[in-house]
Amino acid sequence: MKIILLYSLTLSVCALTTSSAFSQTPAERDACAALTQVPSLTILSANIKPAEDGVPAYCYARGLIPPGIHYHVQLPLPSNWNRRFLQWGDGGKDGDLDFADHRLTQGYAVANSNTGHDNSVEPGSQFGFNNRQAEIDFGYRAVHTTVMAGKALAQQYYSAQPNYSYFEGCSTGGRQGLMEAQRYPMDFDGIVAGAPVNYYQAMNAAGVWWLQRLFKDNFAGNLAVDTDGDGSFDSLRLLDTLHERVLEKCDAIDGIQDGVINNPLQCTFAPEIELADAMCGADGATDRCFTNAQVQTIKDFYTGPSDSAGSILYPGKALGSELSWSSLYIPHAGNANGPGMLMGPAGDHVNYLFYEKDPGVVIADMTKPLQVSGTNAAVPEFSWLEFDINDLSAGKASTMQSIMDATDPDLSRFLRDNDGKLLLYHGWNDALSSPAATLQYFNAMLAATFANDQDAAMASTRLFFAPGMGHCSGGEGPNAWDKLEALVDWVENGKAPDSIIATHSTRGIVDNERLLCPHPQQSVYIGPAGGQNDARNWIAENFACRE
Ligand SMILES: [Ca+2]
Ligand SMILES: [Ca+2]
Ligand SMILES: [Ca+2]
Repeated sequence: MKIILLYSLTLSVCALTTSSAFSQTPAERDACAALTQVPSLTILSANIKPAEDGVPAYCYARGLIPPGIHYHVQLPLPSNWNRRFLQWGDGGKDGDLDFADHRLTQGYAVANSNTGHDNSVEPGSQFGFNNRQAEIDFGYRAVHTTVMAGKALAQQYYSAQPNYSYFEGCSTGGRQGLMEAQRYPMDFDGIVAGAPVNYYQAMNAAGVWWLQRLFKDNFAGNLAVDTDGDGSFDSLRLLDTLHERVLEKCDAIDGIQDGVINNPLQCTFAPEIELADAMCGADGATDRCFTNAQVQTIKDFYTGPSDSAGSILYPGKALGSELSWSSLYIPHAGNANGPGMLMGPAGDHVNYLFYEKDPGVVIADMTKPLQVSGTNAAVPEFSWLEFDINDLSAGKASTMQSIMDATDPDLSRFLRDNDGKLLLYHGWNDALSSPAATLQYFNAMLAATFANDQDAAMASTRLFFAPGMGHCSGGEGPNAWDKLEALVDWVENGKAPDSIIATHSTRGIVDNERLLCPHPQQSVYIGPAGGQNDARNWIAENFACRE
């Protein structure tokens, strides 16, 4: 591992010293500025950005696609271009221009947009309030038109087409990658889509449903505890206890006790049984025991939301993901669900992006569960607490699903007709976007696109689960690797990724390294006999992918 690190360091030093950071000629400046004259595009600015902080000088252009899609391209100087185009994916509700300096430095011509709205003016989901065009742009139009514009600018600047075009993104970016594969199969040669939020409406509806579980009955089932009765939920000890119990039950099933559950689907954990010895007695609730309401909340998290007919509408949380729940859902002192900051990912979604006709603006303080929405106000209000998950199964989100969901399982045009490559990855500890939902999509796609021919599918698409990895990054399991590298090798050299080396670091030191394997393979220990629980053996060469 160390050798590889040194090697790549040497490479980047070489790249810097040979770059033309200080040698922009007037011709180079003119070539960049000339992009403002490209026919049929509205280019707002184009100029050379000087080298800075290890990023070489490059041509930077910004453009507008009406009505509200602002985009930019980062174009390496011609001598630095690797002849590749990269669309850089977005996150959350986006609304700004994202830079990919590291890819630019590697030579990629990179494009990104604000997906059609400005989050400094319309934060969260507000851009969707009575604005179908903004929703369509966020749903799929912004990425595709930005790709078209970005490629046209690259063509103009280099007088050459890119040899290869890629998409790289996670979360919303993962959804965008799948959306492109489904709607615009000719845009890319390869797409890497991480933790896709492609069941977008179901996922957000589920998020609200979970929040409703936590807030109902005046927080009776909240998993954070107010230990001193001052009205602030200060202790998350119950969550730690739950996580410990889950690990006790599930960690070693994969043969290694490392705090990481290789495949949560192989473990069974019934909260009412596993926590039976930790239930609160007559002394009342503390942060050392569970109440019946809390156990019910835990079951609801693992099971997922159901409608009144009993259908599960989105998969529940994976075993092992418990520690990720606190930052996303569980109201407690110090998290993003504190007063005024409620539920960034989901809280206002049902106001603006769920129904064909928006029911109303958010209530004044979304953290006040008993507050009644003001239907008499000049602009109607709608509280997330009023949201009824049955509206999802009743089809009330169908218009917005048709705009924002990327769930069409037929990728024939991209994977077969265009010979595209799709690399999916998802962390098992992701508590925002469900890894089980990605598995569900993957299986549906194999059926619709390859008639379940596993070998044919593996030639063009692979799904890698990352045990213990959080939403796009972080978590207790190995969670860091170059997301694009394996895809490029696959597209350009025909070398399909049979495994990916991922690392986990603590304070910058790698302390767990593992092979990620293409589903349905699992990473199996093949190192020194009996040494599987010794952290010194947690290095890639001690593992193999096996079915
Ligand atoms: Ca963006
Ligand atoms: Ca709307
Ligand atoms: Ca384990």
